[in-house]
Amino acid sequence: PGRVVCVGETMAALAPDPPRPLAGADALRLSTAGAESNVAMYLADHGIPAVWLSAVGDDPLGHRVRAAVAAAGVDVGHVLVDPLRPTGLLVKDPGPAGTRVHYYRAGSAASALHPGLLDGEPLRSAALLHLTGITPALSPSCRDLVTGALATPAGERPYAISFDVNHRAALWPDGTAPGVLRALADRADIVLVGLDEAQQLWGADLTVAAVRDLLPGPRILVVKDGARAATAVTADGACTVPALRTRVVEPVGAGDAFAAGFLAGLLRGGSTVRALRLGHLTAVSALQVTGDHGPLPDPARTERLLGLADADWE
Ligand code: KDG
Repeated sequence: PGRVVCVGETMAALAPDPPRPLAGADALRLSTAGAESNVAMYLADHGIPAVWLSAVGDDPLGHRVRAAVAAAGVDVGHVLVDPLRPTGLLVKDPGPAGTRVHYYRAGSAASALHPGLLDGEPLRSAALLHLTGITPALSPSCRDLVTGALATPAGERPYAISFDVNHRAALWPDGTAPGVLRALADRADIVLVGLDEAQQLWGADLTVAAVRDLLPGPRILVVKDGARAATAVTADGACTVPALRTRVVEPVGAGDAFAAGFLAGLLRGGSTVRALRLGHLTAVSALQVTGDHGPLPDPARTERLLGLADADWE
């Protein structure tokens, strides 16, 4: 399969260990958080050549983040090291009502990314460019990068573009997310969005069919209904595959894992059902660990599950 270039910011992440509200925590665990590099890491796990394009600060956290993504088998050779701006930071605050995330990323190295990033060598031979709705919220130049990539009509681009809506409310204080994310998503070839996310953005009562009405542009639209199922809508109609029942240790990263599994399935030339199944299987790997990136099941088990009859999958 051709290579995938994933573009976006990856931060150092701090979380109370053991999990407890930040205000009373003594010890923090340091890890790595970035939606697009998560996708790149899971793609690499699936044997798909993946490049992560981004920028980090010339600081210990930046070097650590880049090393962590590289250790997962992703090509980080084109990641910029910015001598002037710091690596972004994400701090998790677990509480009774779930975990809140605090960002320290304004003015970060990655917030200075701009459209020129896409002119380099990595995209010349790429099959797919993966973007998310996080990047356009980071700065005007980051928004230009995403808008520019999607400006060329789908049929005229040398590579396909996948876009995970990834609405992060904290990054959109001015309330412009619904319009901006819809316009961007509608220009991509492949779009992934959560049903709950679509409902938050575009209307509380939306069904999968109504999301498709709002986003008629993408060749493939995947609407994920949490722990229940995911539906891919294409010109051939809609195809729904139930999620796998699993123990959930921490859900963060599962959306990225799903995206990577689904894209890996498509890049391998598999059917939509197989791609959705591989999405669900990969999501389980993220659900069962506290970090964003957990180990995939062994290939034999994956193949066995992918080959099950529909009735047995459920
Ligand atoms: O996608 C899961 C997290 O790693 C991600 O939310 C962190 O990139 C991140 C962001 O901007 O929130």
